[in-house]
Amino acid sequence: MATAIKKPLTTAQFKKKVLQHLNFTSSQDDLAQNPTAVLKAVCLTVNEVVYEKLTETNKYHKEHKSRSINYLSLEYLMGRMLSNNLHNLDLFDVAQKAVASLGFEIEDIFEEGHDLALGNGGLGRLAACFLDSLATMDFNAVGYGIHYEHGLFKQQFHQGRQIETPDEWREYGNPWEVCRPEAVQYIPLFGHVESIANNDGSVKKVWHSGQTIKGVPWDVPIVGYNSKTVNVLRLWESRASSHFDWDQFNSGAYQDAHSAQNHAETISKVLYPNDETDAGKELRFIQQYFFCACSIKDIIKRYQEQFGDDWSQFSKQVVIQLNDTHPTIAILELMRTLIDEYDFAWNDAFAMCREIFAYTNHTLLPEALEKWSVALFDRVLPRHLEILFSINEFFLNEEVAKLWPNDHQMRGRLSIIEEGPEKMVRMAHLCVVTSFKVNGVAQIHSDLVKSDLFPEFNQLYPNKLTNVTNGVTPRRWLKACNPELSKLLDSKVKTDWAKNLSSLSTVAKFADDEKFQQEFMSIKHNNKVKLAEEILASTGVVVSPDAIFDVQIKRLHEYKRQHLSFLHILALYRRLLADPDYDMHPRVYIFGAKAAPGYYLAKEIIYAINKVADKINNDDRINGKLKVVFMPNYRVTLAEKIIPAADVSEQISTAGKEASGTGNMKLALNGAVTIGTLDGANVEIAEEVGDDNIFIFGNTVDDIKALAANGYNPYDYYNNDEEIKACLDWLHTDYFTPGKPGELSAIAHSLLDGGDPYRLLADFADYAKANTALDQAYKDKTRWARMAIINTAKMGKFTSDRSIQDYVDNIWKLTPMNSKN
Ligand code: T68
Repeated sequence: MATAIKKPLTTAQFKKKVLQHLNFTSSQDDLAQNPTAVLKAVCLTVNEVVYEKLTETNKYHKEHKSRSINYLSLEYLMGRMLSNNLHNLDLFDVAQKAVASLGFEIEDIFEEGHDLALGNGGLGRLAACFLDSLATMDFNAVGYGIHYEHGLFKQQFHQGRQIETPDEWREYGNPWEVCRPEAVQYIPLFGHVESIANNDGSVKKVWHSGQTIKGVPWDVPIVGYNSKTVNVLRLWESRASSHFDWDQFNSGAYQDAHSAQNHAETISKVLYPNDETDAGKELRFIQQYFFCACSIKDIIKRYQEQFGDDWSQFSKQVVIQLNDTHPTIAILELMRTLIDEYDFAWNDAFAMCREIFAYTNHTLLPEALEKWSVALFDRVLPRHLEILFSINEFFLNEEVAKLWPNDHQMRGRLSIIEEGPEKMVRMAHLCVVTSFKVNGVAQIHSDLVKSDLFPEFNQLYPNKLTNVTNGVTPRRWLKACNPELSKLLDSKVKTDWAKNLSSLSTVAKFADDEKFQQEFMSIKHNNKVKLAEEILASTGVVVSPDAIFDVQIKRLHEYKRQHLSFLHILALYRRLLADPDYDMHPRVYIFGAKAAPGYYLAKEIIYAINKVADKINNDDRINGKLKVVFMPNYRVTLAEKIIPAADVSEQISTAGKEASGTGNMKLALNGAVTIGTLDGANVEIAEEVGDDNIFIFGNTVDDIKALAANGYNPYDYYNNDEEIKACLDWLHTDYFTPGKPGELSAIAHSLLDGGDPYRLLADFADYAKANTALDQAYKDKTRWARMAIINTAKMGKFTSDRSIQDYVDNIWKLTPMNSKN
């Protein structure tokens, strides 16, 4: 383990540099007016330290010829960078004091920063946590992605409905990125393939592209925590390969002169706001190819700078992790490059790819498994399609046919090409065939990948399918976001828990210590007071920090079942109306979620929650026992405020649907108690904290399968459960939408005539029961404090450092900087 790194600057030095930047970089004389300028000056000061470390890191890896992990992801949900970078460099207190002496609170300076919201949800945030761990653990890693001009949309509510507006995260520049013109790449696309006969009778394929796009890299430094390393996240921006047409412009055709530029720049214009499903077909496809091609060229360039034309070390130096199937085209691009540009024999190129690529699966939902039409492939990437066909031919004839001779059904099922009215490319099949490892993201999910999603592949390639349970970085998700709790933990844990999260388990011995319980719960209370202020500011709703803060924060999706919680809120409200003395501790339900703009029912659920919230929050009859708030614009920065204040963590997806979840880990780490199904990482959280410290309810994966096998009928629950019936019927009235009956009917329809695809009604009664048990537990202050403490203490497994170590040991086989071995 590396020893502590020396503080890079004193407070006086830090302050001097900030003032210099204010003077010489921004020309600011009126500080009081300009916290934005202070933010910029602080970032530039931090960057001086960061870039020096980046240079050292690069030098080390060049000298030592370290093997690198190249993480390819279409999404990175980085959030704000300053607080995290200060903590990781051990400059937080220095910056805090320096900024205070200039008359500012450091927290107010943070508030000036923009989130880097280049992702949709869990998958993008996981990538960000992994980058943090890779740098912290001193591994040689590069993240590759797209430099979207607009990240995930901003969400507002207008009369309860979601309104999307564009995210302008770098309208006035981003202090954390640096452009690298020396590493620009040119990317061909469209066109046709020519076959040229060689003298020896073989055929050489030449791709004549129809267009070339320029890829401009922007590097965001990734600072390790108390480590020597600064890695980079390299994000590609698309530009036209030639400058705009000067002659055309001078002749007055202003629009035409820009048209090629506009077209090229469209590629990196927006992040697709789809969680789980795909739309905007051709552009998204080109985005995927563009960033894969830029990244593969860059990886080869970095290799050749060290090894020249000697390819013998390539697969020893390079491993590429595909974050879901979105970067699959990288496989075809590397094949194409090796064969067409470096004259590799097909077999050698394929063998090389099979040593280099590994793939992470993040979903079992059939609608989320990516497929692209063969026709689209052919139009945009004709040469890549030929290579894809050749891989499929090899796979079917040499591998499938050997294990299942003459089995045409099996061929059809496993083929990379799906036959049908429109031929489609199954991207996951290409990944499984070509990768040397395929992992799911929690044990139960990985088991289902083996048993239900890819059972034949598991037979064909034993040992290829494996598990790496997700994790989260404790630097951002405890140290930076929950400073008071961090301090308390520091006082009890001897080692640096932020780098060795399992050491938190020592805190378990204080779980019954009255004084420690008081300290722990008073920190929770303070965090709740702060969140209550934020809730008031953003929603106008007054909530009491003495109530249970019950949190459900994640993308809005039917499988995540925000509407299960919603239905239960309706039930509680009904019980309170029927009996104002109904015995329950006051509860505040806090939602945060964005819905994909085209996802009708998800948006209806947001609307319904907001409408019911309006009614409940203003109903004097229930004495403030129930409050519901939907906090707008859920994002990393908001999560950092909500999570430290949560008492209850809602993780209530239909069993078998949530691959892992990572919010569940962050909330438990901060002392929230989970109410959840046996799904995703909840299963492993339950194992760690023990049955007494979690509320598990509902049908298991096997139960859910049995429900379908027995012919699921939601009306059975509707007709037999008076509460379910009353709540669903309520939605057809105008009780929550005065003068507009039926405005909330869509949810009831989907649960009844729509067949209740996510089995919400089958879990309702047990969920309600678990909630009653939870309510009882909360009323017992000592018991609850104990549960909360145990949750924090037992989260050691869920640090992303452990996930990365699992990847390193079982998949990537890397050695860290300065390692003795
Ligand atoms: C999430 N997936 C899983 N997908 O749902 C979650 N999809 O269980 C898991 O914890 C997390 O990945 C990390 O493994 C996503 O977030 C997407 O965001 C996505 C984006 C585009 C297309 C499809």
